[in-house]
Amino acid sequence: MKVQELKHAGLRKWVEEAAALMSPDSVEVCEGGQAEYDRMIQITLDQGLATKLDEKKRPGSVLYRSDPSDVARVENRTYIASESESNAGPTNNWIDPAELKKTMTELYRGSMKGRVMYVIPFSMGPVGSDIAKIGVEITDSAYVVANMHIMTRVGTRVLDVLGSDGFYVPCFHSVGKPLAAGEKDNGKWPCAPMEHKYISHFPETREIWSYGSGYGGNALLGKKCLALRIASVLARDEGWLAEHMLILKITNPQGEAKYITGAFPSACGKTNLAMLIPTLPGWKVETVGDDIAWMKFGADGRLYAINPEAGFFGVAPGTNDESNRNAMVSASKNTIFTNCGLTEDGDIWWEGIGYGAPGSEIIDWKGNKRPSPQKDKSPKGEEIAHPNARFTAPAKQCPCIAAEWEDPKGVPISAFLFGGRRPKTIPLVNQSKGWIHGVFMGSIVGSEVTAAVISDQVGQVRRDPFAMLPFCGYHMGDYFKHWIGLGKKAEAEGKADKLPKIFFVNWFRKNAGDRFIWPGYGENSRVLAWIFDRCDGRGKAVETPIGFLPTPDAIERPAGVSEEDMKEITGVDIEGWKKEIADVRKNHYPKFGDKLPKELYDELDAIESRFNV
Ligand code: OXD
Ligand code: MN
Repeated sequence: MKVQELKHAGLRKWVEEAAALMSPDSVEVCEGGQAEYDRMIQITLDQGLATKLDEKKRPGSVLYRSDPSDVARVENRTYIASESESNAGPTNNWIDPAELKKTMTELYRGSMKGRVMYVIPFSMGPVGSDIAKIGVEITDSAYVVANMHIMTRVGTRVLDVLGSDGFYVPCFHSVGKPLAAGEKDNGKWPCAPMEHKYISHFPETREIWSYGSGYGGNALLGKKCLALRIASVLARDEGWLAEHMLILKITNPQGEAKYITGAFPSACGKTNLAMLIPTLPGWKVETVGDDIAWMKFGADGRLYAINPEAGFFGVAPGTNDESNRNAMVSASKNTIFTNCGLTEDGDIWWEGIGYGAPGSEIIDWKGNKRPSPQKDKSPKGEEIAHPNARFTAPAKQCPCIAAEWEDPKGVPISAFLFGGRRPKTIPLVNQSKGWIHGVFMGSIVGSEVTAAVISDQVGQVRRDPFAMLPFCGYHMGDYFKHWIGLGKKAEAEGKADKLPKIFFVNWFRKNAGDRFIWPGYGENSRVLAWIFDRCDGRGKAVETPIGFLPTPDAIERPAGVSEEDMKEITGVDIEGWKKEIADVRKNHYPKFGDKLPKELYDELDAIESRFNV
């Protein structure tokens, strides 16, 4: 479709101005549909950027290798350019928006020379849902267009909903590698050097400007940039929640269903939990979403959630038939793989896939030939697949996708889970005493740093409130206030009992021998079953200074977990909690200055005083 055919005058003008600035060879408005997707893949095949996988082993699937400098979200090049620095808060990088726009305008000038400018109208959420939002991404990457086709709803049906004057979030993206006359990518992943990469958000004007990276959340702007950073600001202003949460449906043996959302920092097994295969007989788990939840209050006072995405952008290494069979099936066809190994028989391979690589040689994510690993492990730093290698798979291919996953009104949420990788102190599961205590729990989420981001802190624990640390588009202290405010409003309206119950879970407790105590994966269904029952006022629990913990016999023990183990992971580690509280008081909460809501300090005081009596 041509730019002139766009009915929305504001959108047309914005695209024309972008084209004048970025000087692409041509401009194309994406219409959506399989033929367009296939054409984008073909373009990247012709550019030498993609490898078609064996049609029998991975039908309709391709593999890309990115530049080694462009393999993950770049948090230190990600900016919240709010008008005032204090509105970005201490957890975000800030640059004055006028200054940043000036710098980036110069980078964008001529940045698409030799390339096509694609205009992607996309909907986050089912097209036309009251909870959905529309974005339009301008990009010079056919790889991005193809990924956006899977991850969002793209095309003319979105323009139809947008009409001639609807609201959309404008998103600029350029890989920052113009081509000289006659120059071609020739198999070299286009991107700009690190110091020229910018992933910028302008919260007041609801704009996203991304430059220099072609990878994942830096480039697929519907995901982290729109659905979390900008949407969190919209949600604050409009009274709803945009959260880094999975959404799952759980059904008990009696056939009763509930919906639960869960916030976990990156690479803590969110996708695995969302697609869990219960080991508990008679229970069923289905997926609504694996990464992001948008939630609005219904007239009945309940919170209704939609998954704004249409696909999974999952971490490949560690995914196997045991850890996540449903993800493996989701990615068995029509999938885009990035930075995985390529086997001799034209299939993908990664560390933790569950089997050694076939044949004698394999091509690693950097494009080098290597001997095929016999086991599914490689020494650190010598991986065949990059630790943040990804699969982009359509959600509808997931065998356990819930029938209502695209219901425009969303699904009513009964419980929120918070969790992270915490080898010590934090119990297996802990129910909050009330809403504000639950907000306190969310505010102190922490996890070990993993490979999902480029950081020099890998292995250390970092606090990641609500798993939103890299994704909150405004001051985190105000974000806590927003959460507290929603609880107070529900209370004032007499609807507090309609709010989801809040739980803190931890699958990652280790014993003195550094061994995980809880087996995790499908066995987490035992914990979900307890949570399900607690939502109905059942499930055996004891009230403790930190919340309601299951009695050691409330959750049936899985194989390999002794009675002692169970006591340990459902008990209160008093010394550990004293340290936790001291750390929150000394190192965590002061970061937010006077924006840290008093209610959270009160909660901290209350827990501490319960330990001191
Ligand atoms: C993701 C992340 O890619 O959270 O989902 O890093
Ligand atoms: Mn995520």
